[in-house]
Amino acid sequence: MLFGRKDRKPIKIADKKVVDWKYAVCGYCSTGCSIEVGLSAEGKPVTSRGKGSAPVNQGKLCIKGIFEHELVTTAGRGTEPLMRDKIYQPYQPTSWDAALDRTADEFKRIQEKYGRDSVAVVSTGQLLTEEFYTLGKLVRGVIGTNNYDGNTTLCMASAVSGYKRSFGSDGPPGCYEDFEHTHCLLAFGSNLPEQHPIIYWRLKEALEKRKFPLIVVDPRVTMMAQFADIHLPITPGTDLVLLNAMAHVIIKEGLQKQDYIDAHCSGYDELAALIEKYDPESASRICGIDADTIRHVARLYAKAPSAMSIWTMGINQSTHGSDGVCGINNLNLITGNIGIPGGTSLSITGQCNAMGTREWSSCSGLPGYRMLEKEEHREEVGKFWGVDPEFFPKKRGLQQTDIFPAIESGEIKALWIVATNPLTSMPNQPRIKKAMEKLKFMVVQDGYADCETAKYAHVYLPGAVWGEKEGVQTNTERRVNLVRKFVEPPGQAKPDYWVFNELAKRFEQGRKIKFPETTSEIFDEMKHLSKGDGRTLDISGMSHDMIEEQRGIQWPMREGEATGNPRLYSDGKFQTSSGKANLLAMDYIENNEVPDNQYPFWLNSGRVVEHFHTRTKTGKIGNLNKFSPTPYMEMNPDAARALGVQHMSYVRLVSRRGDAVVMVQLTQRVPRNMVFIPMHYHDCVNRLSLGLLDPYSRQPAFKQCAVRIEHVDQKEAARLNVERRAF
Ligand SMILES: Nc1nc2c(c(=O)[nH]1)N[C@H]1C(S)=C(S)[C@@H](COP(=O)(O)OP(=O)(O)OC[C@H]3O[C@@H](n4cnc5c(=O)[nH]c(N)nc54)[C@H](O)[C@@H]3O)O[C@H]1N2
Ligand SMILES: Nc1nc2c(c(=O)[nH]1)N[C@H]1C(S)=C(S)[C@@H](COP(=O)(O)OP(=O)(O)OC[C@H]3O[C@@H](n4cnc5c(=O)[nH]c(N)nc54)[C@H](O)[C@@H]3O)O[C@H]1N2
Ligand code: SF4
Ligand SMILES: [Mo]
Repeated sequence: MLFGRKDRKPIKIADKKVVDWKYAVCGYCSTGCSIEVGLSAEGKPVTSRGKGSAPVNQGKLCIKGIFEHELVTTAGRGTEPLMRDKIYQPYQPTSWDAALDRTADEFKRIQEKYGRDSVAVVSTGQLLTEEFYTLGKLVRGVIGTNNYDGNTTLCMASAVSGYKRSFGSDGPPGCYEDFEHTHCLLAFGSNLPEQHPIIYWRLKEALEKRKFPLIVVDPRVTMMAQFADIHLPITPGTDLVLLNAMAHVIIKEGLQKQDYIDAHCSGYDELAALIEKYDPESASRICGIDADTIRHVARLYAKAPSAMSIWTMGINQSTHGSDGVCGINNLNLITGNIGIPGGTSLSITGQCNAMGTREWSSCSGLPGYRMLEKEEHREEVGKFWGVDPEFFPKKRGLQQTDIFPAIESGEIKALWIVATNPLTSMPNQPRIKKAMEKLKFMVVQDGYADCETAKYAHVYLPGAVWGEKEGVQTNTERRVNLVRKFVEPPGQAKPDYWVFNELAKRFEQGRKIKFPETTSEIFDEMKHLSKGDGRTLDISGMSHDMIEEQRGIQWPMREGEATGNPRLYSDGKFQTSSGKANLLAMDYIENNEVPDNQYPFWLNSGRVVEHFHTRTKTGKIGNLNKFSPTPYMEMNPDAARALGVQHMSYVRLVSRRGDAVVMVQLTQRVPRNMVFIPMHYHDCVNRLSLGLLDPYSRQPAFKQCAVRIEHVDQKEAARLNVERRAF
């Protein structure tokens, strides 16, 4: 039987007259979907489609990937270098030579006067890996400041730190294929359907083939939680308590894999002693999950033939971020769930190339997961680059979240920002703005001239973005994949690696070191540095062409191997000096800002599917921005009724740092004592956030602080909102 109109017309897909398809990997999230961009006869990108044979996405794309080709015509791109003497003066267009000369001269002048570390560099997770490697070479080998970091400190630092503490090295040990094998999946603070839609599709497909329990730990009823079998609405910031309590149940009931622990782990006795006091009843009073549910979930996990955990920002962005990650690793180690199909501890990464920066940018050390603290690593890299190893610092310098306080205290005088927008994305925005105003010199290198941070720079350098340059990115499951260049950058915008190479030439030491001109030559250098006995991060068997042929290859892929390897640590050997994994005994310490009488609501923050971060890109694509053009917050209807707050009205949120006006969306997604704001808007959530730091990773607890709600004049708020809508 036919429903609807009798003369229903078949759906027609407009013929975009594509004459050529170019291969790329998506430039938004770390899922790493393979895309083909369709070019018209004039060479214009006119459409995108998922690559059918790609192992990650098998032809699928999410809403951001589908419209990604539209980025090439978005407003606000930088088309020429800009300069000015003082901030708040109008920028003047200038030549690349003048802008780069000034940048190099200022860095040299400031370093001579105040020391090498008085210039800081903050980069990103969104350049090509070859660009990260080149920036690292420039900063570590030429400019020589130790205050060099990336926005990954806001994002993946806790995962990195936790992997290093547990396994002796960074590197997610599992892969998406593990969904096909697992018998139980535990997801912490990770909303896959919105933030990693194609990883979610992989999970859903696996679940449709073979049912296994999906357990979601998140204080919000996210889309992921709605699809779960069991939802644990945890008290914010207390995941470590839940994890210790699960370990308690497993060990008390003898469900641990003692053979695996004895052969491959150290620290078991200390862990067993610590978790004594984390009985489910005591834990329940802190983490808010009832004792029976803790027992049930612990038993399900431990008894499953294989079980896996995934997590994202709900764990990493916490004052216990690094401990939370180690707690997840503990759980997987004591149940023997590392390096086996379906048994893993898989951090879901954030940005498209957050992995690439971890591997190759030298932010936290030297390229290829090498460490500044190890003499043999300094020697090896120094020799390869032609730099005196004594030039390298012997330990890591400040991270992004410590760089801004060091500007306040006058230790840092100049800042170079590459492809990140900290004025919008850092916690406690009023404090960040003040720090920026204090700088003697700031350079912003961004694809978009209208990013908020550029308002505080002396020099703006226009970077080429996705599709305007060629090179690799690494995704969540360690898959190295390729973006081909399919369009020229606008105006005089240049690929970031070009900028790094040109800047290097302006330093005496930079003229002595070789900086290759093409990304495939840079890739060859990385391959060379990745070779070595027992190295996990080995890409020596790969080439750009081979990567495209296989639609991405997972490291390690050693020279002579036909393809990559899906899992790490399958042999039970870890990257620690003993070769054993560390079980860590970690006590929970209550140290968050929590709601009280004055500020009675938890402020939680995160993302929505249609936007990416500070919206420099998605805010300008109509089919994305139309879904949420306005700063808003999720609020529980019962709480709203008690305060007399209406759906779709404006309110003012106030914290101890500042205030922000947002529109109210009433929803049962959040509990009565919590509001949730997407992080995508400037002058919004990060005017309120506190961002206490994790002691190991220095990552801010973006997702936990306290606010109160006040009424505002609706007309005034609406006017403000229209003015504020930047795009
Ligand atoms: N559409 C879209 N996708 C993206 C991005 C984007 O901007 N837009 N950004 C990418 C990047 S860089 C990242 S890092 C990822 C982030 O991906 P996710 O981490 O999945 O996204 P978020 O919304 O930041 O946070 C996830 C959840 O953490 C929960 N949470 C808050 N506090 C706690 C807690 O104490 N414990 C637990 N267990 N959970 C808690 C929040 O309620 C929220 O639902 O997304 C990537 N993908
Ligand atoms: N309250 C709150 N705040 C948060 C979070 C949260 O959950 N809550 N999440 C945090 C997390 S996980 C992250 S990752 C950060 C993200 O924070 P940011 O890194 O500040 O966000 P983006 O908007 O991605 O900024 C990237 C910038 O790089 C530019 N760009 C993109 N590609 C290129 C390129 O190839 N070359 C150059 N030169 N420029 C390029 C873009 O135009 C953009 O301005 O935000 C953090 N802030
Ligand atoms: S899931 Fe992530 S990588 Fe895939 S298309 Fe969407 S934004 Fe791009
Ligand atoms: Mo992130």
